[in-house]
Formats: sequence, structure tokens, C-alpha cells
Amino acid sequence: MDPNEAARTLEQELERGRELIAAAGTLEAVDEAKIALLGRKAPISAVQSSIGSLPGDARRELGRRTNEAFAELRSALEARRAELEEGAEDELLRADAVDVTLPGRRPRPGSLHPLTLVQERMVEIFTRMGYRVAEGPEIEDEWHNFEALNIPPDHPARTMKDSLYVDVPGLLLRTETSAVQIRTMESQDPPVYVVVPGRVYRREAVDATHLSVFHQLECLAVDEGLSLADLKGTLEAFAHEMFGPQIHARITPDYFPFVEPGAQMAVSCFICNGVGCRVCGNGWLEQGGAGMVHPTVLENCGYDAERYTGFAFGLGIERVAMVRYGVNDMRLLVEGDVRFLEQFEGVA
Ligand code: FA5
Repeated sequence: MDPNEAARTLEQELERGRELIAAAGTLEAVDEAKIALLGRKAPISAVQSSIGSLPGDARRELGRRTNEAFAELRSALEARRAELEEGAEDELLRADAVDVTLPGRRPRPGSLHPLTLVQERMVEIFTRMGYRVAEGPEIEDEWHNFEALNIPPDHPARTMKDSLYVDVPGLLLRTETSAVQIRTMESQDPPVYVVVPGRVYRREAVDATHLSVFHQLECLAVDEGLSLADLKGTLEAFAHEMFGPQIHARITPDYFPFVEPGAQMAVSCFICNGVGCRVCGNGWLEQGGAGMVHPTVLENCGYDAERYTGFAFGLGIERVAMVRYGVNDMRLLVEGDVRFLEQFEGVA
């Protein structure tokens, strides 16, 4: 390449470089322009390679001009790159900016589950009467769940058909909170006044009034001179506090091996008012079992059955919730449907 052509090429490349660099709108375009202007195949590289073949002064002159052209193009490329990087950062800052004037997104507050509401209310009613709250394990042994409660070995509740056993011999998921009657009496002397809310498990077909995992509230009172009248009065006081004066309570004879006499507590149906309907059948909704603590049970726990008498009952918390809130299918209480649950917001 002769010196004049080389000088022209440098001029053209500088001109082309200014245009290319000004038009590069992205960092990738800057990279492409760099290859086109300064790469091995770029015209300026051909000029550079021709320098060596020129004589003395012409060589120095073209060398100087080539270096200047390289320097100008490099610094223009760098300047454009810096400009674009700064722009990208500004863009990021803009995108990340928080608009404090926008309305906030308020998280929806949850509310207590109807079963929790009912359990808390039940516990409150009994603690106001002077009862204390006791608890027991949900995995129970056969002594506390059956034997000590006077439930004989051939009782159907003790078979796998009715109860859920765990993989350890002699242990099962407790079938009733009555097991905590035994644990309480084993751990303290009379007088006893306790209520025991808790979860129980049975092998049971689920329907509108039965679940296989449900809750009971057990009540146990042992003292000198307690009679069936105290049991009846306590249940009536509870029913009035819980359901109000429009609901009537009754107790009728029933059998449980750990009480004598035994009874069942029912309240008048909230749908038909005691007349009889599809939900209740005969006008009454069973709420729980009850009775005077069997002397054998007192003796199993080391209590003097000649001196002390007691009463006990176990209420189904789901059944109480159904009456209190007018729910006609127990399954609604465990399905977790928000449309059902949100109706209890602000409810006591
Ligand atoms: C008992 O569980 C006795 N332990 C109650 C008792 C305690 C009697 C103290 C005497 C002295 P029962 O199996 O009937 O009894 O259950 C008591 C209450 O639990 C029932 O009245 C009902 O309200 C509730 N219940 C029973 N089975 C279910 C079930 N599958 N689903 C929901 N609630 C149930």
C-alpha cells in the first residue's frame, strides 16, 4: 500500500469509526464495531502491516498517524461503552424504584377456626366454674385408654375394627379424652375438678355427624358428696351458657363401662326445635356421654371409693360447634373451605 492510499484509508476509517460508534445502541453493537474497526481483518490493520515496507521518514509519519488513529478509535469505543453501561444502570435504578405514593397491599387477616372458638368458649365456661385445664398424650397405652377405664378385653372398642393402633405393641391413638381422667387421678389426690380438651381418633365412617379425627372436652369432678344432681346441674349450666335459653338440654340413661349410672346428654335440635328433622331424627342432638365415675375406676387410681364420689362427661366439640353455629354437616368444619371459614371472622 503506498503512503497516500494508506493516509486516505486512515481518514476513511476514522470517519467510518465515528459513525459506527455513534450508532452503536447496545454493548453488543460496541463489541461488533470494535471488531470491524480494530480487528485483524479491519482496513486499519492492513495499513499497519504496510508500514514496515516504507522508507525512513514516510514510515515514521505513517506509523505516527496509524497509532493516533488506533488511539482515537479505542478511546471513542471505550467512551461509548461507558456511556451505555451508565445508561443500563440508570434503567435498573428506574425499574427498581419504589413508588411510595401507590396504595399498599394489605395482607388479609385470618380468623380463628370455629372449632377453636368453640373450644375456647367451652374452656372459659368451665374455668369460670372453678375447673382447671389438664392435658394428656394423643398416643395412649391400653391401660389408660381401656383397662383403667373398666373397659374389658373383649369390648369391641378394643379391636382394630374400632381403634387405630400404632406400630408399637400396646399403644394406640386415644379413642376418647376419658384416658386423661386416669392420668389426672394418678397424678393428684382428690378433690379433682378438671376439663380436658383434645383430639381423639376412631376407625369410623365419615358422614354428616361423624369424623374419624375429632375433638372432645372431658370433664372430671371427684370430691366428697358429689351426686348425679351435681352432674345434671353442671351440664345444664353449660348448655345454657353455650347455646342460650332457646336450646333445651336433657340427659337420658346410657351405658359406658367407666360410669355407673351412665347417661347421654343431648340438646334440642337447632333446626327443628325438638320436633324431629333430617339432621337430628328425633328432635335431639347428642352432645356427649356422662355419668357417675365407677367405683372400680376410682380404685384403679388409688382413690378411696367409700369416701369419694365423682362425675364425668365427654362432649364432642364438633357437635357443640354444629349446634352453636347452626352447621348441619360436620365435614364443613374440617374441609378448610375459605368461603365457609370466613363467615367466622369477628364471631365469638
Ligand atoms: C365417649 O367418648 C365417652 N368417653 C364419653 C364419656 C365421658 C362418658 C365421661 C361418660 C363419662 P361417645 O363415644 O359417645 O362417648 O362420644 C362422646 C361424644 O363425642 C359424642 O356424644 C359425640 O358428641 C362425640 N363423638 C363421638 N364419635 C364422634 C365422631 N365419630 N365424630 C364426631 N364426634 C363424635
